[in-house]
Amino acid sequence: MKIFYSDAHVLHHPKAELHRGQMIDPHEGPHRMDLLLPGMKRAGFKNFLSPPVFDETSLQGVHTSDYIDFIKTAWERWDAAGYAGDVLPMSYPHSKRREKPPTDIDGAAGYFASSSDTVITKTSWEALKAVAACSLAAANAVSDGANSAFALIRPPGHHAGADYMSGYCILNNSAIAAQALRKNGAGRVAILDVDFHHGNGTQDIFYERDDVLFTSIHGHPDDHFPYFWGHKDETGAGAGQGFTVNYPLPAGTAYAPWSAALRNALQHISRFKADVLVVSLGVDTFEHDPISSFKLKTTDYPLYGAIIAQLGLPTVFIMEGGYGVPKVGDNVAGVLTGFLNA
Ligand code: Q9C
Ligand code: ZN
Repeated sequence: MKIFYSDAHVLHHPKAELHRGQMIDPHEGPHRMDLLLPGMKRAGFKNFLSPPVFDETSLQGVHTSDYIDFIKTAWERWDAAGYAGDVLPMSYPHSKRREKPPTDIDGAAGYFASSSDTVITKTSWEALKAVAACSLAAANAVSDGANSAFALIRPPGHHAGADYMSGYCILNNSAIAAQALRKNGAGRVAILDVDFHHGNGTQDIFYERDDVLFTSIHGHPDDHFPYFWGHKDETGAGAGQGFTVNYPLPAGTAYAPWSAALRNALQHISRFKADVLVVSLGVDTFEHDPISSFKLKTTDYPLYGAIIAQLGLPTVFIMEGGYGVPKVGDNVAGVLTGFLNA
């Protein structure tokens, strides 16, 4: 398994997170890599490859050029306006989104966002490019014949849509990988999102497409972020009708019902005759995750890694969520080890 990693992730370093009415130390920050890397090393993974310089054309079909321009310039505009700290949106267009964002950067930030937990710092763009480069390199490695690859990255990506940031996510790394696989010649790409949260951004990006199947197992939107996506009746639109499959599960879900949903999702992926699989690998399904409510145990992660391997597909793993506790690293390594040893 080829593993891609870049130190440049530290350049995206949010100072605070608005969480349940309080400013707190962010759940998502460079410290997460200090949970992930040691766990990977404990499991015996040791070659962490640097990706080539990011090819920005890989964002085509994933993010809009207006959104990319916004990300690149947001911090400078925020600073020039005399606003403090980092870019943190507060005001949202709801159903009144116009064709163009407001000129004020505070308004523009809300226009290109769907929640107030995601910030852009002075050096975020540099980090985001390196992180997306890891995803792209993992996809390219699999297109070049590797059986599997892993992008060991943060911040995560699956809440970011074509033109909005959300849920700690700014660029959608799994979508970038899926789109690259298509461009490299795969006819059908399946995405399996096992992060605790619904992958609303990925779903939105591919919602009207029949060449990318999106499946997601997640906490029910009635009681979990992203709240407004992830119901069972969201099944795709237009040509994409039937190519989105959601498994919202109740708080407290443990491995037995979770893995039943997984097996059902894998049946969809088999029937779709996917050429290649992208796994949005969040491990915030863990029983001790601080912001989630499933009950998976550390011993469950290798089990489901092995189940995913039964598909027999070349697979690109993209790191998503998983917070707070050292076991995060063991759980990620567990999935990969289970997959490799199957
Ligand atoms: N008080 C991922 O795991 N928090 N993102 C919303 C609710 C957002 C998690 C605030 C959690 C996003 C990739
Ligand atoms: Zn998550």
